[in-house]
Amino acid sequence: MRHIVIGTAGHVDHGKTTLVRALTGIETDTTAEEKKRGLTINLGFAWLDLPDGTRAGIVDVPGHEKFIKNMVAGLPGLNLVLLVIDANEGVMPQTKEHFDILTLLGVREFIVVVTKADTVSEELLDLALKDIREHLAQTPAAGAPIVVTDALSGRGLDDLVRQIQESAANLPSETADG
Ligand SMILES: Nc1nc2c(ncn2[C@@H]2O[C@H](COP(=O)(O)OP(=O)(O)OP(=O)(O)O)[C@@H](O)[C@H]2O)c(=O)[nH]1
Ligand SMILES: [Mg+2]
Repeated sequence: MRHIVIGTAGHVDHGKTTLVRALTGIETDTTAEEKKRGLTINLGFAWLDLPDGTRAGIVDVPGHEKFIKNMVAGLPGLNLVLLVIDANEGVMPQTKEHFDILTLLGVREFIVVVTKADTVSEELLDLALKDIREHLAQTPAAGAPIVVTDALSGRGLDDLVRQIQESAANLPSETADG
């Protein structure tokens, strides 16, 4: 069986953990403090079997700037990153900081996941997409696919799984034995 490791990245509260739960059914905010504060503190782990049989491990990272060292601890071994951006807020400081750290560490496969599409009009969504493309121009993610999602209705989740499978096919092969 082929294995890949996917990470989340992005600003606090932009919907990383909710996206992982919507994709996998797994709740990665497991500690009492995380549940009370509605905030990821520690790395979370989930997994997803793709339609082609590839098993994707998923590392969910905290977005809050205070927990950046926990975020960095989750990065070794990542092949593919879901850069999560709230449709309403757009690119924010930890969107950039996470992206810079990831590219510095050599991650080159990104899928931009725009979340909370239910909270904006289609006009605002178009503006957000334009702004995101401008921010990513001249970066290693300039040509990255962008998938629009909404975890409440499930919009875009099937497209995202398809895109993960397609992006995974670009990755060098690895086995679970290593
Ligand atoms: N309306 C709407 N709300 C969402 C969506 N996705 C997430 N949320 C809400 O946004 C808030 C933050 O979601 P989280 O998934 O905890 O965000 P996060 O990026 O994991 O946050 P940190 O891990 O602390 O950085 C929660 O109240 C979610 O219910 C969405 O697609 N639509
Ligand atoms: Mg979280």
